Amino acid sequence: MPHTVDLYDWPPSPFARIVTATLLASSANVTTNVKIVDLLKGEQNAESFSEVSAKRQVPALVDGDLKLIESHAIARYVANKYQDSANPIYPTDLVARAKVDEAIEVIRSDIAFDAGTIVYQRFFTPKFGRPTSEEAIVKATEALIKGLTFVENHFFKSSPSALVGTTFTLADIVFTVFLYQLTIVNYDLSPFPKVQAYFESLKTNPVIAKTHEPFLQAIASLQ
Ligand SMILES: N[C@@H](CCC(=O)N[C@@H](CS)C(=O)NCC(=O)O)C(=O)O
Repeated sequence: MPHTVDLYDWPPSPFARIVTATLLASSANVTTNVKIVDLLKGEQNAESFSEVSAKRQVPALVDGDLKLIESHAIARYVANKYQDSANPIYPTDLVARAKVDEAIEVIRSDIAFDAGTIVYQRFFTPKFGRPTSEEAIVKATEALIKGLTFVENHFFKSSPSALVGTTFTLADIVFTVFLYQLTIVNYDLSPFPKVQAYFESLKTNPVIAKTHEPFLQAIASLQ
């Protein structure tokens, strides 16, 4: 019988979706009890939530006595403990794993922050009642173009549908989550044809599609 974990989640959060997708990819071995923390309603400020997430951020995972924050730590823990050995997303072979980790770190350092900044500044600041920084948007847009250019030229060497190797990995979860995030601001991927074709292909991956159903609904309701 699969083990059950609690996931503190808010579907518009890309960090939370990294964990949702990792859990879905591991669903042969683990089921997820989702607890929504609506950040726009300030639910992260509830005292009870600080007992789960010391930073009052989503995602947070509770697995028995273990309380864990930080999406990448949670995703790696879930994959290490629960991944489906028939369809592994986080290779156990050290060299293969290192290449997946390399891709994840490229996405984290060269894509995630700038994509997040553009979307946060353009879409979320008005909803949180905070000021928008056009300067931050310009800087992030320049950096994101550099990051996407690197990804376009450096990855997809063995398959147009995988950053690394030929199968779906944790690196693909991390990248597609941020590509979906950019759809909130209708970001144009056409200057990056390999990335664009990859994204179209990954949209049909069952784990990615299911992870993003609540995201698409939530964003539509916020428009
Ligand atoms: N480094 C963290 C970032 C998590 C994060 O920034 N979560 C945001 C939502 S995208 C959050 O919960 N913000 C609540 C707040 O700051 O009040 C991770 O990777 O999990």
